[in-house]
Amino acid sequence: MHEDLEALKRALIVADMDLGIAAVQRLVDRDADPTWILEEGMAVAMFDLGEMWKRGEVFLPEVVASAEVFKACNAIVEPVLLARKDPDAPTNALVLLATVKGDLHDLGKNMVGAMLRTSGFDVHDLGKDVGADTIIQAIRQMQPAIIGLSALLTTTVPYQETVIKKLEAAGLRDTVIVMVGGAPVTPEWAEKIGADGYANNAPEAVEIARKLVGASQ
Ligand code: B12
Repeated sequence: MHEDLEALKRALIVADMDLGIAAVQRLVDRDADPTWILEEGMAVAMFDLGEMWKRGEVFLPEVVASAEVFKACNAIVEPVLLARKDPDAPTNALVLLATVKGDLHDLGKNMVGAMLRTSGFDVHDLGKDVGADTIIQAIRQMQPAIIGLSALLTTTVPYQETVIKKLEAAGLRDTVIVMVGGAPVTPEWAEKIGADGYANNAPEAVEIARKLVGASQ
């Protein structure tokens, strides 16, 4: 299985759609843990790709192509992950997710959403490039337990703080738990802006979300 995971990572890095789909299908057929495929395979490959991009070894069009391969592979793994949902897991807690304004990165946010769903949370995804006004309106309408804010760019991370400040100004801050994440986000940043929770990856996000809502899920 490890060879298939390595093949999947390689396919993501070189943006080979056929090899990626074949590798992920082999892993799924062999009952590999979908969380393992996503976190140890796909997320790691995208991180490595980011490092190569920084070093000038790949360029934007190649990263766009890799993101397409990621989405196609995710479309195979995600249903397997969701099928593992325990039908008896107590649901209720609603989580709103958004990638903040100015930021179009959503692969990680989508993974967080899928893993929260599998763990019994209800998830409503507001999408990417989402401004504070949309978030505030959605909180008023849906009254979620948690809002999860994703940001992948150093230029958009500060918008997480903007959202928190606008929640305060709207008198909503005490009604909702705020979780923040995304590759450049740190626990220190989360604390500085007064977020309630931070997680480095999707399984951790589930663990923290459970703790924050005091769930036994
Ligand atoms: C794929 C990618 C893209 C794709 C995005 C496709 C998509 N639909 O998302 C495309 C090609 C479109 C893209 C565009 C750009 N990108 Co880009 N991109 C990446 C790359 C390589 C991977 C990101 C990714 O998907 N990782 C995989 C997922 C699974 O990981 P993740 O997002 O970190 O999510 C995990 C955790 O962070 C956490 N998490 C995520 N969200 C949340 C939310 C909550 C609430 C919680 C609790 C946890 C959590 O859980 C997830 C699962 O484990 C990164 C490199 C990197 N190191 O991050 C660069 C990177 C983020 N991009 C970068 C840049 C510069 C850009 C562009 C500005 C490039 C350009 N010149 O146009 C544009 C910006 C567009 C915009 N306005 O947003 C830089 C940012 C540098 C910086 N200082 O900010 C990076 C770091 C690359 C680099 N090394 O230089 N990008």
